[in-house]
Parts: sequence; C-alpha cells; structure tokens
Amino acid sequence: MSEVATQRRAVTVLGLGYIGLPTASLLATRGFKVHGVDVRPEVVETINEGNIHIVEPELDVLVRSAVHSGQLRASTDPVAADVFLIAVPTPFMDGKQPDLSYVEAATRALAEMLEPGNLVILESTSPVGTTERVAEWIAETRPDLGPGAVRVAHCPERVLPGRIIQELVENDRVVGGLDQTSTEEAAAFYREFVSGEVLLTTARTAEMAKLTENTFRDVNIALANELSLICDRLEIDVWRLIELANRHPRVNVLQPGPGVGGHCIAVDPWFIVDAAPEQARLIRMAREVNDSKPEHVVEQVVERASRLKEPVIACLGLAYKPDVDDLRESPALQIVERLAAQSPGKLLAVEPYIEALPAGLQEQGVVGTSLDEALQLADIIVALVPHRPFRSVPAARIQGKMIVDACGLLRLLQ
Ligand code: SAJ
Repeated sequence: MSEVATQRRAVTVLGLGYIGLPTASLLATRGFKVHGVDVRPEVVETINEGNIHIVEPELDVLVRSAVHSGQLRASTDPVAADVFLIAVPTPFMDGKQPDLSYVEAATRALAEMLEPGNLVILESTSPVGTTERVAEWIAETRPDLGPGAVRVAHCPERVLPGRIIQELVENDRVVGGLDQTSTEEAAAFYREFVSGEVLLTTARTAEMAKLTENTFRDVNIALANELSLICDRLEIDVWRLIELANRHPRVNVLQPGPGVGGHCIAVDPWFIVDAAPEQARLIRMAREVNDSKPEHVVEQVVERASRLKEPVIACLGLAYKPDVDDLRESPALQIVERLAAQSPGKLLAVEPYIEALPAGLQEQGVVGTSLDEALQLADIIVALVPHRPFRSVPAARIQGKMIVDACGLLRLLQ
C-alpha cells in the first residue's frame, strides 16, 4: 500500500445507486470509513438499517456487513472526508443533451466540506469536459481554496449490472486527473481495492474512453438488429446466420433483440453525438436503428394477431435484459405498453423477477400471470427477454402456437 493511499481513510460517496452503493460498501469492508450520501431520505434510512433498495447479487450481504461493522453510514448531506466520490446519474434531456444538474448539485454540496489536499473523483459517465467543469464549480463555491488546492480526477465506472461486485474489484480502471498529481493520487486510491490494472491518462481521455465502450456495444448491437430486419425480409433465421458468421476467426456479431435498454448504452452515445454532431454519423444512426426495433416487434405482433378472431397474446419478459429485475428504459416493457395501446387482443405478461406488474400496465388492461398459465392460454407468444426460467420450457409446449421471437429464445429451448 502506498504512503499516499494509507493516508486516505475517510471517503464520502455521493449517490447511493447501482454504482455508489456497491462501491461504498466495498470500500467499507476494505477498512475505509465511508459516509454515503443520497438525496432520497428513504434510501438513506434503508441503508442505515443494513438493507438495500436495489436488486444485485451479493450486494445485500456486503451492505449488511459494512453497516453492522460501523464502517458505513448514510445521510442526506455530505460530511468531511479525504476522498469524495461522485456517483450520481447523468441522464439526457429532451433534446438528447446531457443533463449535468445532478453532478453540479453533488459537486457544490461536497465543495462546502473540502479541505486542501482532498481528492474529488467523478465516477458518473460524463460528456468530455465534465471533470474540468467539476473543478470550476468547486472554484466558484470555494474561491478561498485557490487553484490546485484539491485534486480532481475522473474514473468512469464500468461494471455490468448483475455482476457488479465481482467487476468492481476485477475490472481494469481508467483514471484521468486534471493534472499529474490528481491522476497519481486517484490511481493510488483505486489500487487499494481494485485487483485489475489501473491505467493512467487525462480526464478528457478517460471521459471519452467510457463513452467509447458503451458506443462500441451500441453500434455492434445495431448491426445485429439491422441484420435481423434484413433477415425477416429475406426469410433467413438471423440467429443461425449469426452463429455461422461468428465461426469466422475475426467475426463476433452480437445478438439482435427487442431494442437496447438500460440507463447506459442507450444514453451515452448521445453524449458523443451532442459534442460532435457532424462527425458522429454512424453513432447517431446506430442509436436510431436500435430505437426503432421495439416498433418493428409491435408490427410483427399486430400482423399475427390480425389473422385471429380473439387472440390471446402472451409477452414473455419485461426487464431490460435477461435475469435482472430492472425495468428502467426497457424495450420489452415499451413493446407491451405499445401493444396495450393498440389492443390487438387480450394481453398477458410474464415477468418472473418482479412481484407485480407496473401499475401503468395493469391500468392498460394487461394481466400479469405465470409462465405456465401464459403458455396454456396463449395463441401468440412474444418472446421479449430470454430469462433463465423461460429457457427451460420444453419446445413441445409451444408447438402449434404463433411465435414472435424478438430475443432468440426459441433456439435456447430444450
Ligand atoms: N443487448 C442486445 N444484444 C446483445 C447484448 C446486449 O440487444 O448482444 C441489449 C440488452 O438486452 C440490453 C442492452 O443491450 O437491453 C444493454 O445491456 P448490456 O448487458 O450490454 O449492458 P448494461 O447496460 O447492463 O451495462 C453496460 C456495460 N457496458 C459495456 O458492456 C460496454 C457496463 O459495463 C457499463 O458499466 C454499463 O453499461 C454502464 O453503467 O455504463
């Protein structure tokens, strides 16, 4: 452990969501004195009781042990620390411009607590130049500190929901400070709890690296989604096609699906488009292809339904990806909502990872049911998310039904 690192024992984490809470609790179990901050009082209360408000494997155990050991406390206001870690959302606004208001509010709040020599790290996925703006907001709020009194760096989170705890420790990290000292001190901090390699760069490059990672995935999924549209037209099984093409040693096409969901991949490429609209032609087009996929699935279902008199349509899966409970920005949910608005038949929905259907869907007349009942009653099956429980359905159980397979579930059945 470096000398710089051992001196930094108190950490304040701002934002206790999918990134902030796992990071705060991991740091607490690694000997740091951690103070978590969230603007939602109910989240603060839940965490102080040793419980969690999100679903993520292993997180409950980690938070419970962090809170019970006294190393993690939460409140709605920041407290003084050696290191301040910002992990608040960076959504986009109506015109697809980034909304930095949460980062600004968190920065101004922590600035009140800053002392010379403190380290401020921005983990939120951010447009290029945001770390510089963090330093400007600090300077505005605390002119008394003077230039260079605190270290400011960006270290983008890159963990995959569903594997957060493992990836938090094992992934390589990209760290970019506003100056050499900031970069080195931030890197020393991460080396204390990350087993992956810590890679040093500038703040701007670190910001762009994160956007590039998610854009890479978005563009590649767009290729798969475009192929699925082409294959529908040419009557080719896209899943088999991709399987075969991927046997080439230098080809790795991703999987088509009902669209791209979640809070990251469908958002981050817009930060690049916003910053360089004339150059980011392919990136914008990929976003548009992926955003158009839910409507294509809706059209396929409506077309099948029009062939029947009073069709029962079972939609399998509402989450934004397999084996998570997260419905945020979910194309599957969007498809069911759009179908309900068009009412091409009686709509059933199966989502094994949630207790009850979202109220909006229920109001639209969608009925939540078990997989078993859905398979029994449905004339049309719409496979939207290949959740594990769906994959163990015997192929014989869906024989004779019309199927719209938006996620490649059929090839996974036994
Ligand atoms: N998807 C496809 N086809 C594929 C793979 C994914 O349609 O072949 C869809 C999924 O169904 C889902 C969406 O893409 O709707 C995104 O899912 P994902 O598993 O690719 O990614 P996220 O959003 O859960 O997490 C991503 C990760 N980024 C990359 O893999 C480059 C994660 O490492 C980031 O930390 C996270 O975004 C983030 O917070 O930015």
